[in-house]
Amino acid sequence: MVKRNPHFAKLQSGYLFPEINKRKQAYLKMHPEAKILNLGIGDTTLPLDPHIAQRLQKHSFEMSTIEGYLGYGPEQGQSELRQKIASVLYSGRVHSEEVFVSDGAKCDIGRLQLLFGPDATMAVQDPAYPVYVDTSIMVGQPEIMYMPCNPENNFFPDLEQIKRTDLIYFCSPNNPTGAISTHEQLEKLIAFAKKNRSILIFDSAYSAYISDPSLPKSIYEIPGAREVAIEVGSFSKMAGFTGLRLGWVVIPEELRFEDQTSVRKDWERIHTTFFNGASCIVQKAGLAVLENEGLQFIQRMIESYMSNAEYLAENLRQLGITTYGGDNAPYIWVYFGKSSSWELFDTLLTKAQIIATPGIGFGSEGEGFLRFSAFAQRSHIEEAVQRLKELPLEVATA
Ligand code: PGU
Repeated sequence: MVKRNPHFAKLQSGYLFPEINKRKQAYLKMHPEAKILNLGIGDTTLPLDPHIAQRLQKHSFEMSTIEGYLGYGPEQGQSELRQKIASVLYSGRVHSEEVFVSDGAKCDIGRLQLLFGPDATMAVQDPAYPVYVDTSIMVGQPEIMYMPCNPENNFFPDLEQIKRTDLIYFCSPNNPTGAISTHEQLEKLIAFAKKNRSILIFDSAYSAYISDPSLPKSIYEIPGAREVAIEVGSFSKMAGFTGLRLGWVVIPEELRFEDQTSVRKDWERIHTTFFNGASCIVQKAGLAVLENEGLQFIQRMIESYMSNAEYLAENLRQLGITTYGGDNAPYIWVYFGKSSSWELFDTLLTKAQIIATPGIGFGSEGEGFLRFSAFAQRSHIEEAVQRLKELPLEVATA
C-alpha cells in the first residue's frame, strides 16, 4: 500500500468553495423549487465585450488554417502580451521578461510554493484567501504565522507583533475584507520585509477595482519593492476571465536568494517545467483586453460591479448591519456577531435562500462574519436585499 502524504491530514476537510456548493446541493435536494441567490463565490457574471469575444473567434478560426495554426507557445507567455502587461498595467515599472503569463493566479499561488520548498516559513493575513495556507500545508511547510487583520487595526497587521518568516503573503484590495492598503502601509510592509530579509508575495487580483488614484494598485509603486516582492495578477476579475483563465506573475530581476542567485531564474525553471503556456487563443484575447477598446469595456464592467457593491452595502447598513469593504473592492465583509459564520450561512440559506461565504473559511479572525460578493447578477443582489429586509435577523453591531 502507498502511504498517504502526511501533510494532507493537517488540511481542513475540504476546500472552502466546494464545501459551500455541497451544502447548497444538499439544500436543493430537499427543496428543488428553491431559487437560490448566490452572493458567495467571487465569480464574474457579466458577459464579455464583443471586442474581446471577436478576438477569440478570429483566432479560433485561424487555428483551422495552415498559416494561422499555433502549437505550443513560449511557456512564459506570448511576448506581445508580456510586453503589454508590463507597459499598460505596470507603466513600465517592470520589464516584459519579468512577467510570466499563466492560466490564473490560483495555479500560480500553488506553483509558487515549489519555488521555496517545504522548509520555508510563512506569514499570512488572517483572514485570507485560503489557497495561501492550504498550499503551504500541502508542501509541508513547518510554520504559518497568522497576522490578525480586523476592525480594531483597520485590517492592517501590527507588524511589530509579527515574527520573522521567509515569506509574507499579502493581498490588497483584500479578499475577503475588502480593505485596501495605502502607500504608507505598503511602505511599512516593504521596510518590514527588507529588515527581515523576507520575500513578499503580493496578490493584486482585485487591483483593477481601485478607482481612488491615491491608492496603490501594484506593490511596485512602492520604492524598494523590486528587491523584495513578487506580484501575482489575474485577468479573472479585471476582465471577466474566470472561465477563460489568464493570469501572470511578476518576479523582478533584483530579487535574490540568500546565496545571491536569481529568484526569477528559478521561477522560469519551474514555470517552463510544470506549465506549457496559457491557451494561445486566450492570450490573444488578453491582448484585446489591454487595447483601448478593451480597457474601456473593463472600466464599464468594473463600474457595474462596484455599483452592486455600493447598493448592497448601503442597504445592509440601513438594516443596522455593520459592513466593511465594498469601496474600491468588490467584497463586502459583514459582521453579524453572536452566531458563528457557519450558523449565519445556514440561517441565510434556509430562511432566505441566499448564499454568502462564511468568514471562518478565511481564518479564525473571520468568525462571526460573512463575505458578500458584488459579482452576483444585479437582479440577484436586489432580490437578496429584499429578502434580507423581510428576514428578522439577529443583528449585532461590532
Ligand atoms: N487571488 C485571490 C485573492 C482571489 O480571491 C482569487 C479568486 C484568485 C487569486 C484566483 O484567481 P484566478 O486568476 O481566477 O485563478 N477568489 C475567488 C474564487 C474562489 C477560488 O477558489 O479561487 C473567491 O471567491 O474568493
